[in-house]
Amino acid sequence: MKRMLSGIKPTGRVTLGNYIGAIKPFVSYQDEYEMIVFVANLHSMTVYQEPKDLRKNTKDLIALYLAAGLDPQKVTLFLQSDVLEHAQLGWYLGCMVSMGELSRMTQYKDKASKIGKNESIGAGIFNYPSLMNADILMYDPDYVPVGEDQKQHCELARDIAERFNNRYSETFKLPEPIVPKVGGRIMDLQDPTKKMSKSDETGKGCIYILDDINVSKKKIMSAVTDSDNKIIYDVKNKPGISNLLTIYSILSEKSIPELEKQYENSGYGTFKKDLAEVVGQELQKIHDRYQEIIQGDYIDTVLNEGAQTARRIARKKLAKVERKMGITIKK
Ligand code: ATP
Ligand code: LTN
Repeated sequence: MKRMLSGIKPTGRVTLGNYIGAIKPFVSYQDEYEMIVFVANLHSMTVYQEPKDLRKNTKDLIALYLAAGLDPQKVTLFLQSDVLEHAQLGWYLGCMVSMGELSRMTQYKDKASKIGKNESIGAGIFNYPSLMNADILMYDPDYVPVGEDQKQHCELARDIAERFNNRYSETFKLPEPIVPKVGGRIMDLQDPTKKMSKSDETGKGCIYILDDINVSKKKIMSAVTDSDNKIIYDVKNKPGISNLLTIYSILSEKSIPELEKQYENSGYGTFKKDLAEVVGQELQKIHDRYQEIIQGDYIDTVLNEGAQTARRIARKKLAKVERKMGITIKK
């Protein structure tokens, strides 16, 4: 079985973008691949997190992974901070990457460009990709399923793996990012030119998976579209309706041309009403399972078992890396 690995940061309430771009694809891969999935809580620290919110968001994210259908019998599910080797490998790999490479990462550039005149930007955001390289390379995955925005980080991981292998001999597998063909970038419902993001300040254009279902339905009904009332997929000229078509297509498993045909004689009102129902049904299924999972010790058990499995792999890999680099002096 080929191996896949991915993680999500507990930086806020999980959005429909995270669900469509990451969680749902993870679930679909679990029978075909050996999956390793974690909560990237170390990465979340690059931006201040209120401790009580971080705790809740972390627990909710694990519960959502499970409620969406990840099966801990098939998937190794863990908390990044439970496997100390990530930070250590992150340091070594951080010593192999240049400032130029890190400053070319769009996630960093975006954050840096939004910073006000008298604000400063944390070094964690700049160094972020080195820890992510460690998360990935530690486990020798064949594939890393991510949304569009993370592709560049995965490509950097490949470059660093190659650099390490050339310098010290073959150690890391070169991973390949996998971005869903449809749904790799779900847009904000109020501003369809920007990505739906869980750390968005207003949250008006974001559907939060655990929100009240009626609130989410209302957000679909009031999503920004255009004035021509035709349900056609055209990202450039009709970004709003194209985004809604993408969401509809993924949740209903109907193709976009099929939906265009189905709604060729309808207006936006009917289309949005139907989509709101589809979204509502998907969310209801998740809410029901979430309520069962969040109670009791189930999450702790899953995380303990996941961390044990992950640690076994990570310790072996780190020992190998340290031997090759000359850090270890014991024979
Ligand atoms: P933040 O706002 O804190 O940056 P985020 O909502 O962008 O958070 P991440 O934790 O960075 O979420 O991403 C988790 C996963 O979800 C990644 O694989 C990412 O590519 C994917 N993802 C995030 N937002 C979207 C989106 N709008 N559409 C599709 N995939 C997304
Ligand atoms: N950077 C990613 C989260 C993340 C990740 C990873 C994804 C941290 N480590 C390793 C894939 C593989 C993000 O911002 N979504």
